[in-house]
Amino acid sequence: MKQALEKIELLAKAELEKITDAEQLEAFRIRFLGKKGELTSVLKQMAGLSAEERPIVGQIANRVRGGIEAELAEKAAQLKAETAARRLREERLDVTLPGKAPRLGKAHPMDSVMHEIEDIFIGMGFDIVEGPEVEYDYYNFEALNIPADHPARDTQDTFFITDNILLRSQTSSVQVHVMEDRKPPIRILSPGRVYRSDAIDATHSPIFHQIECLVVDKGITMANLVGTLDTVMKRLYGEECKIRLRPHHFPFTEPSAEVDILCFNCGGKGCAMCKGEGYVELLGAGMVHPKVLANCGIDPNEYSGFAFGLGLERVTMGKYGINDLRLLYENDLRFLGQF
Ligand code: 2NM
Repeated sequence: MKQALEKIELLAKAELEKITDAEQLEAFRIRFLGKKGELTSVLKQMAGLSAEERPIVGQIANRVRGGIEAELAEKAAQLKAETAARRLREERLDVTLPGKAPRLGKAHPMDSVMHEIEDIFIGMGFDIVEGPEVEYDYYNFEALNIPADHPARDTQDTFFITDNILLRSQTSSVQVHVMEDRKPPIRILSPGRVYRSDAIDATHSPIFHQIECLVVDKGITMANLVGTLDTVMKRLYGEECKIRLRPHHFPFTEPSAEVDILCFNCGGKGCAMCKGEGYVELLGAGMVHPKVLANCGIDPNEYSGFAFGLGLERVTMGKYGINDLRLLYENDLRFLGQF
């Protein structure tokens, strides 16, 4: 038995030398120290020994077991240290490498232009007022001197929800609310989304954005309208900007005008952008119709006012040289990132 134990001792030493990972080490433990292991099977034969032999063999067995256990523990510690060293080597991070910068967002070009316009008006003492996009027929049409049989009400142009509720086709509806609710002097700017039943193309969309301006006070004249427009357009397009008014017709203003600005592309010489005109059409304007004032509870004999409305898409396209309105809605970051 003594020989058998010493054989195990030597064999265990030799086997342990060959071990290179934790799995092999566990197999080794089971093979030599486990319940059905080599050492246990030898020890089971101890019952057959004499009383003199037993303690001697027992001592040897304990020494062999203790030796194997100690060497196994040493091997385990060595493997663990090797694994840690390898991971440190292989999973090394270079913390001095430049990081991945998060992509910064920026304002949509229409938002930039809208805020620029709002800032100009705020600087002139105007309030920014928003209103509902779902509106009564009365606020969108009737109060604005657009009677029931007016072609602008055609379902081809307007999205009706019921007989008298619709998606607003212009932000003038907001001006009506304000004139009903406040006493003059009124100085407001109403930006917002409007809806018309148009097919989408390079210059039309069923959803677009307007910014409308309204001033009502005692003694307001066409001169105030022209002066305000001139100031605003010079702030927006630069000191060289000139405006030009052409007579026009709107149901809610009298007189009415279409307002052009000096072509910012050619400075008035005539080019492809202004189609040789030297000017480009920008907005509609006029003196608020006395009937509209009266509809809103403002005495037209005491007060007068001017109003104008511009399309935010058109202004943005002009300012940035964008030739297709659809680009503004597609949210292609390659496009939007340029502004
Ligand atoms: C335009 C053109 C001309 C306008 C009129 C009014 C109101 F409510 F005062 F009557 N608000 N906006 C107006 C006038 C709008 O857009 C092209």
